[in-house]
Amino acid sequence: METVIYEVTDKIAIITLNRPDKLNALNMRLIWDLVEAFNRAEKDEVKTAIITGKGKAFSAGADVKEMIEMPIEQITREGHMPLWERMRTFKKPIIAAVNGIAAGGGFELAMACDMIIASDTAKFGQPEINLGIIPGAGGTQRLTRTIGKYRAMELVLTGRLISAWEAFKLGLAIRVVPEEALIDETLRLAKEISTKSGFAIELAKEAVNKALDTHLQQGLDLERRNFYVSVMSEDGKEGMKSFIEKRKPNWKT
Ligand code: CO8
Repeated sequence: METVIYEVTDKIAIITLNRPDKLNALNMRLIWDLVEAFNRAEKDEVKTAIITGKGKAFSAGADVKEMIEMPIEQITREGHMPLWERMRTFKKPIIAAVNGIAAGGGFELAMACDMIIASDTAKFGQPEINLGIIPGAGGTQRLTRTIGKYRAMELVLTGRLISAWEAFKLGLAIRVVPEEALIDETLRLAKEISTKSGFAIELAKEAVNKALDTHLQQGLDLERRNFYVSVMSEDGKEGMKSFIEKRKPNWKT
């Protein structure tokens, strides 16, 4: 992988976008390297994955220089879909550790994750409108569902960048931490999650994500189904038994 650094520690994959000179702009090489990194993380049976950016940016979005050269047929046929599909089907939680600007496709990449932790130097926005184009990977959909129509409309129509603290107040970032503490804080959260049953993590992630994806009754149905599965699973039985026996659980997954 030329443009991604992939590391595993304590069952946590750390995936670092590595085009710092180009502010980690998402070219096709980087898209495919990210797909490969998630494939490896799945094979390595990690319990959590973290995405962050090398250098001063998380990602400044799609590589405009590459995109302008690509015929529309190639964009629509190859495009960035493999990455969004790969992330969608990745069963374990993904945490975005946003270390600097997350703009356009970079913001969409962070929003495709399950949680965002921002450094106090982070900035978020959908500046596509300034290029005469519009967001193409969730910037009108995930953003609107998270912060509401009127606020999303303003950001998408003006391209205004918001600070880490504004992102926190809007419910996009779950925490804002000093830049130098970003990776440690994110690892702390990832490690806490990784102490839980891997199978229960998967069932819970699927159920929470379903809430944004469906009508309430269908979401409740899926939640109930996953709850029954968790109760019947080996880890579910072990977790409840260990509570009764006043000891630490010994997870199988
Ligand atoms: N594409 C290509 N190169 C970029 C990009 C980009 N998006 N952003 C920065 N770079 C390059 C610059 O060209 C420059 O390279 P070079 O040194 O060779 O000239 C280098 O990175 C450093 O950039 P700057 O000198 O501009 O750095 P500044 O700190 O002065 O400015 C900014 C930082 C404000 C972030 C500025 O770089 C900027 O405005 N970048 C463009 C941001 C943008 O408009 N992003 C949206 C792109 S469109 C998009 O994302 C559509 C998404 C569609 C879905 C699919 C996603 C994968």
